Amino acid sequence: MHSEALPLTSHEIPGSASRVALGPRAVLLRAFARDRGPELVTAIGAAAEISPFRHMVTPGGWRMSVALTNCGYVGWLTDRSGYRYDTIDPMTGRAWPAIPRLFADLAVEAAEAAGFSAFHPDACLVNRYAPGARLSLHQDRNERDFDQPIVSVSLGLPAIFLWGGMKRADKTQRVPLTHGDVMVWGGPDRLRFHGVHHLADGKHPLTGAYRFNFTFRRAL
Ligand code: MD6
Ligand code: FE
Repeated sequence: MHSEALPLTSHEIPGSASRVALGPRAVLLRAFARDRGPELVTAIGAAAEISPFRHMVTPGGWRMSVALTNCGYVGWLTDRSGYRYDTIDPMTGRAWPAIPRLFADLAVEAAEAAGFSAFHPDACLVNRYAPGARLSLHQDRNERDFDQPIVSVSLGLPAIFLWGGMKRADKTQRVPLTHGDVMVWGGPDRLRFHGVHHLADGKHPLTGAYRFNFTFRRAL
């Protein structure tokens, strides 16, 4: 099957990957990144040597159960003064590590496969979930240009993604995300509420007792 609006790529030859529409401009590309899993996990480890994973505090004073780090020109932060992007990692006092070429290629290819051409991410937020970690319902709205999509890659242990509507109280759909799945969303879906259910116990051959999620954004 071929369509003008959503061109297929070599990663979507029938049988190797499938796409699930989650909204008018939101798509789950199942297993899109699976073949690159080992290199992606290695690259996360290298970035974490420069800017380690840490548990940040929300503006309301809660310690996040998810540990995070960033790569890119800017990184996403939260502390008592709010959410924001900054070029400096507050833990090291230095720039965040650069987005590895492998990451950037994946982000651009996935965005293109989802119908978003010319995606130029300047930020990559890397989340690490241990069993029990969760992410409460939120919108991603600290970026300047909501016309740019978000590309989100899941590695390691599976999770239940909570996919809501435009209002916090809207009903949420439970979307299982497994190793190598990539979600892309933008346009009218860009500000939908979403979160991640408590991670279940498990052991993954590549990541052990963790799930990693990295999201590419155009922040500035
Ligand atoms: C996660 N992801 O999957 C959390 N936000 O671990 C997000 O919060 C997220 O996956 C915006 C776009 C894609 C995402
Ligand atoms: Fe988010």
